[in-house]
Amino acid sequence: MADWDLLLTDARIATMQPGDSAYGISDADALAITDGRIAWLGKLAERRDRHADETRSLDGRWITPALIDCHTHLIFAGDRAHEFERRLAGESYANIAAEGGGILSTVTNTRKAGIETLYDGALRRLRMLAADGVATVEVKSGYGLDVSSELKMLGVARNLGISSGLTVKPTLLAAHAVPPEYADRADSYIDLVCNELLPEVADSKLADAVDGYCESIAFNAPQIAKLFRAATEHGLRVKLHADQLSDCGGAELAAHFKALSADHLEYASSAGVQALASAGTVAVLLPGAYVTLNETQRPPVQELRDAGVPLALATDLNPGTSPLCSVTMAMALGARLFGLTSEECLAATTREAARALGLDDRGTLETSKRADIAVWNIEHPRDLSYWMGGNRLHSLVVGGLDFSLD
Ligand code: DI6
Ligand code: FE
Repeated sequence: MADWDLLLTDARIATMQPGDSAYGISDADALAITDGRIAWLGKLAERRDRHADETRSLDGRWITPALIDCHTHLIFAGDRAHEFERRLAGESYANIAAEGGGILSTVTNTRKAGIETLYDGALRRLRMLAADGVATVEVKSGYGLDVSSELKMLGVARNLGISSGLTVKPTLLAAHAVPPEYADRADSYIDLVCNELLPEVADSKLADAVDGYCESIAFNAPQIAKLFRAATEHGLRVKLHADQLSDCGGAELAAHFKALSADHLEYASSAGVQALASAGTVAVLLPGAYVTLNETQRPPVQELRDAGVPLALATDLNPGTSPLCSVTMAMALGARLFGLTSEECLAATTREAARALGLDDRGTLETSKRADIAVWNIEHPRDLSYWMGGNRLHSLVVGGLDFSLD
């Protein structure tokens, strides 16, 4: 006699398992959960020996794996709406940054902010993502840019993971920009990160990965390579903001270090695409930054597809280039701006997003996987990238437990 905690019945199921049927849709109509894991899914009529502490009919609603936001900068103080107005008036992102605005203005505010202020602001944004069907969120540091402030940000990320009921995957992004006190001394700053910050982060397990910004306005390839060698020595995987504003050889660099993901990629070269394919690195596309920066160079989506590079999508939630607090909106933009199919958009925010975080226990609905499940008020899974705005989430199950959205 199967003894389940929760049995969801009368459901339409998009497992997102790769295979013949689109969206991994099968004739299964029920899913059972035990100890936070999927214990069984199939046709209820064919299962006689069943007992569940709770049986819940979903009245024919669609369920999918809960969404995963695999790239965010959602811990920061203040916002940059005023800069957005200046950009609408024609000023460039680089000019504003050169005048001490941009990332460094958020750094100033975030350094000054207390842990509580950072926590409260981040929790608000995290719950917005959850209300849109998200159960796992990657959260980067990168607005501290000194040892104590970066540790402060990672501490907030860890606390969010402990208390929010969602999975938070912290990433060290100290190599986000050169801090003012190291202006023109980027190499020395990278040394500080490698010799002082990284060992402390690794020892105290404050981050699951190390990221960097390889770009003309941030760090060059040799500096990032030094950081990635140090990260690898500390047993940490790497991710890279690569080829966002120009071809810096970021895709090749990420592939060289077997990065979990290379993110942005608008200016990635064909050699870079091939390198990502051989390394098994995931391409994370970020349409929110693309549209907010009025970029016109699209990432090489067809080349990535042809090369077999897994495609993920994320919000890149940050105050400067992507104040986007909705993964379904990222899907809607990914379809319209980057030409992803609706099925690719959902795979990109479930299965492939899990891969971009090195997680193999979620992202599809199949037995023994973590029971992170989104229940939707939709006619078909394609609706999730068709509609823009509004909320179609009915309920969210995280680790087998109902997640309160109130
Ligand atoms: N690329 C981006 O678009 C963001 N970070 C990065 O590496 C910008 C972050 C900001 O402007 O605050
Ligand atoms: Fe980013």
